[in-house]
Formats: sequence, structure tokens, C-alpha cells
Amino acid sequence: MKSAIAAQTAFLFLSSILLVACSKTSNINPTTNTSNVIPIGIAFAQTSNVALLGQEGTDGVKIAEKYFNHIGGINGKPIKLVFQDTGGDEAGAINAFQTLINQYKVVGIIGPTLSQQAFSANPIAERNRVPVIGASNTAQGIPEIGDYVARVSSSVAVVAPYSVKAALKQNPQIKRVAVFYAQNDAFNKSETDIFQKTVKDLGLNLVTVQKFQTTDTDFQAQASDAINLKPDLVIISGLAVDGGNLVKQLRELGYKGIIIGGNGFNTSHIFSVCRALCEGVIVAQAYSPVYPSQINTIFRKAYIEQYQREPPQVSAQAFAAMQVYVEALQSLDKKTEINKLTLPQLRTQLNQELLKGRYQTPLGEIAFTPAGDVIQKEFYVAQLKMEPNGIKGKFSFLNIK
Ligand code: 1QQ
Repeated sequence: MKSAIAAQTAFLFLSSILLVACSKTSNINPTTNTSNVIPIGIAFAQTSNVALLGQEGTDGVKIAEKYFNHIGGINGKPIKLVFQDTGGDEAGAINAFQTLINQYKVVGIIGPTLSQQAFSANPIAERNRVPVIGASNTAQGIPEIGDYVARVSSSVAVVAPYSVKAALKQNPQIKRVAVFYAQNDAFNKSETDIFQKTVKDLGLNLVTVQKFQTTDTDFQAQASDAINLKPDLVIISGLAVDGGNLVKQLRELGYKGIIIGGNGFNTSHIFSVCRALCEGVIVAQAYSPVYPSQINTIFRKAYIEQYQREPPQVSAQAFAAMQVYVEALQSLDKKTEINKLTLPQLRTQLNQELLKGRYQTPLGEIAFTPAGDVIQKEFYVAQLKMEPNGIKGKFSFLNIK
């Protein structure tokens, strides 16, 4: 009975999504939480070289807002997203957090896009006792920033090793590994530590570690140095544009072995950077579009209807972050009418409530450690497959069992 109602609800949601998609955003009452909507702050990059990743987060939370409001919001009260552009740096993220907390009086925040930004902006939420859920922060140490900081994006420590094991499955002869990483970014520094440890733990020979900046476009020197050492596996921790250009230049210089890209490669926007030369790059994933659950089917259909492609990991993670807020608010409201709470009470009780829950999300079932790190069960590895024209591509999921 429950599932029949849910299926009918899902159908109504899908058939109405285009109509809802056209509706305009209205201003929320910024001074009180007793307005007739519940404001949730979204601090993603809408500008800068991180905007493409930020856009994927925005796509995910917008689908969640429509869906959860359609099925009744917080026991009848709708949620309202308030967007603030963080840009790609720390200052932008700090500004966005301050505006959301002080001006828009949000009950909680989702963001920022990069771990590099989270290490600066999350302490502001912590000091103001405002919950933050990271939807794309994967560096080690994010949940430990404070009691009000959690994340639904699994750590590099959990996800990155899957790709190295998948590369060894494809080529058991791999012995010599070259590692590259962007040294000006917290996530990339954290991820390369894990990659380097995995390489050593698997008994492989780490022949070189090359550094670059996320703003670099020319990688000839580092790529040539690495190729001279004859690696049969290259592992890159960078963001999509720099990482994609590095792949391109490695291939142009004649490197023929397997390439692994880290979580910064986890966006379809990489295709337009390395084009045909992206072919074969291996990327571990914390989301599979075909994960067989009702909520993922709803999310995936809504995403494909709107964007005509498979949902990427960051969109699914952003949807899951919204789902955590919605379901934690619903369960809190059943215990204590949230209308009657002051904003500081609501923020604190919401933070406590969200850490207790179990959520059936598009990522699968998730819960949190006491520190606020996500507990997730299923991980995947995909390989980039480019169409012959080199313009369109897809993530093709590998069998890693
Ligand atoms: C981080 C990341 C980024 C690559 C995702 C947007 O994982 O900064 O933690």
C-alpha cells in the first residue's frame, strides 16, 4: 500500500516537474523562521573555474526542492532554497556563508563546492551554530571541523583506492606508477596522500610525484619528466580543467598506459577538455545512476527529463544532502513543533536530529558517524568512453566485484 502510494506520488511528481521547473523563486522572509517557508542555504560555486562542479550541485538540490515540496515539504510547510554564489575561492565561500546565516537566517547550509573552501567557511557556521552538510567535500578532516559539520560525500580515503584496484584488474602487469597532484588545493593534497599510500600498500613502485597548480594550463615539463621514467600507470589528482589538460598533454607526448583521475574528474564537463584523449580514464564513484532503489529511480528520471543525460555523482550527492535536511526536519517537527522553536534552537536541534537518522537516498542507504562523516555501503568505478567525434562521452561503469 505504502509503495503504491509512493509510486503514484512519484508519477505525479514526474509529470509535474516541467511545470514546477518554470515557477519563479520568491523572496523568503529573512527575519524569522516563522515565515511560511523553511529556508535552506545553498553555497555552491556559480562563477569561476569551479562553476561547472557547482552547477552539478545546484541541479541536484533543485530537483530535491521540487520533489520534496511536491510530496508535502515539512509536514505541509514548504522548504525554500536560498542560493549564494561562493565563486571558487575561500573569500567567496566565507561571504556566502555569512550572508546565508545573518541575512537570510537559513536553518542549515549545503556546501561549499570545494574542500579548500570548506576549511575556511565551515568554521563560520560552527561558530554561529548552523548545521552544514557538505555535498562534494571529500578531503580528510572535513567532518572534524566541528560539531555542526557533516557530509554526504564519501572521503577520498574510502573512494580513491577502488580506482587503483580496478586499474590493476585491467592490467595486472602494472608495476611503475607516476602520481600527479595540484598542490594548491586541499582536496587534491588529501587525495594524493591516499593514492600514494594505496600504490605502496599494493606493492607497486611509485616512480615519481609531480606537482602542479589548478590554474596551470601547460604541463609539458612535468609530463615529460614522468614519461621518461616509463610508468605503466599515471594517477592524477586535479580539478576537471587542469586535470583534463594534463591527460591531453600526456597522451600527446606519447604516454600509452592507464590513467586514473581522482574525484575532480567526476563531471561530464571533463569531456570537452580532453575530448577523444579522455578515452579510457578510470574514475572511482560514490554514485551509480542505475542504483536500484525507488528514490534513485525518481531522481534519475527527473534529472534525465530535465537535462537529457545521466545524473552525475555531485548532483546525486546534493539531492541526498537535501533529503537529509528534509527528513531530519520532518522527524524533528513530529517531536517538537518546529514553528515554536527560536531560530538558534531550531538550528541546534536540527543538527542533532540529522546525525541520528538513516536515509534511503539515491546514493543508497546512508547514515552518519558521531563526527558527521557519511556511512555509505556501495562504491563504483567508471571509465570514460568517448564517441568517435571526441565531443560527447559517458562514464561507463566497470564490474569491480
Ligand atoms: C573536494 C572535491 C571536489 C573535487 C568536488 C567538487 O572532492 O574539493 O573535496
